[in-house]
Amino acid sequence: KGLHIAVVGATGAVGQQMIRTLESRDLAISKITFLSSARSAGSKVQFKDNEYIVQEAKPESFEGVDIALFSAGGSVSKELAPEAVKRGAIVIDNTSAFRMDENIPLVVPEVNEYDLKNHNGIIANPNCSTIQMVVALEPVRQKYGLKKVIVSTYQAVSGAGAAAIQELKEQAQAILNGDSYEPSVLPVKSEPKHYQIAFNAIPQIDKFTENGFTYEEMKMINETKKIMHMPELQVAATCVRLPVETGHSESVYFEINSSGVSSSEIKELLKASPGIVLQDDPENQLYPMPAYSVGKNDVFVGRIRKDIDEDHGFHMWVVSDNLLKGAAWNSVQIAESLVKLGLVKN
Ligand code: 11C
Repeated sequence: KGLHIAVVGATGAVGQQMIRTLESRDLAISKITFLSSARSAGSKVQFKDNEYIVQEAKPESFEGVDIALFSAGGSVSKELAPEAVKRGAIVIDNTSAFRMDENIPLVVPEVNEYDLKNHNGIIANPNCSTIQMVVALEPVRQKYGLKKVIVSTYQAVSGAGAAAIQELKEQAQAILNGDSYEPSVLPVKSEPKHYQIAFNAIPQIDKFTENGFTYEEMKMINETKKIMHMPELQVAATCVRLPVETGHSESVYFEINSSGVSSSEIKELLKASPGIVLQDDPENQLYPMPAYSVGKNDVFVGRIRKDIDEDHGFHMWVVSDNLLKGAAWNSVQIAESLVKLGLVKN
């Protein structure tokens, strides 16, 4: 029989992309249920040719559900993911609630699909900026060994949700009109200070931790080590918000263990690797850009150069749609992997 899928957080920026992604793939779905917090319950969503009413997510909503895709915030996941599992569902959770729990696999199918075999009901989907980076680094790790990664990100406002997109648009318009606009969402809604994002760059994504890195930066550091099973990997991140609607970009410096490797060898390797589209032809000004990544599931890689001083060092530019490979598509891809591996018992 087909699958009963539930989407929790169906009205959010990621939930909407989950719905579009499920429509575009051919998972055998026999029933679909759309759930949300009480606040958004009652909204309507379209799936294929039918309209559905979004219901408030409650423990009993998960009776008979095979796979539940959660993207309604960490507190909803913490409360309801265990309830869904109790009722026999496999949860694919897009929040940070369970990512660093050692009993919960954190999965990017191109990198560690095999970790799905050890799931205990919940599978965590990594942070968007982590996902696109590890897809690009994994082939390098496998072939040449990986020692160190230093990443700077250029992240889109959609990562901070629908309110941040609205803030960017209204603020840009107000500034162009010569009107004033009081920022209230970015960099972090709950923080005391808010800054202009239009025509600006904000070097803060999420709150600061005690070591001076932000939570977003620590996610990139800790999640990368976990997904690659490399606690010894040296990783540092600086995460910056830009006035881009969708599509995160990253400047990634990495050091490999092998000597004498050329940039052409890295390019050939990445060109042949799953989930990656190589766009690297400086003579013809070909390189990835966020505006052209929107709506695509791939991770785009370009600007691959060998470091001038360090034989083991390379630079690359990695771009992907943060709502798709960074969230909705990676979650649906995990669901497809579970089916392929025979891990869904319905
Ligand atoms: C951003 N990466 O761009 C964040 C959004 O842990 O899933 C995703 C937060 C998360 O603001």
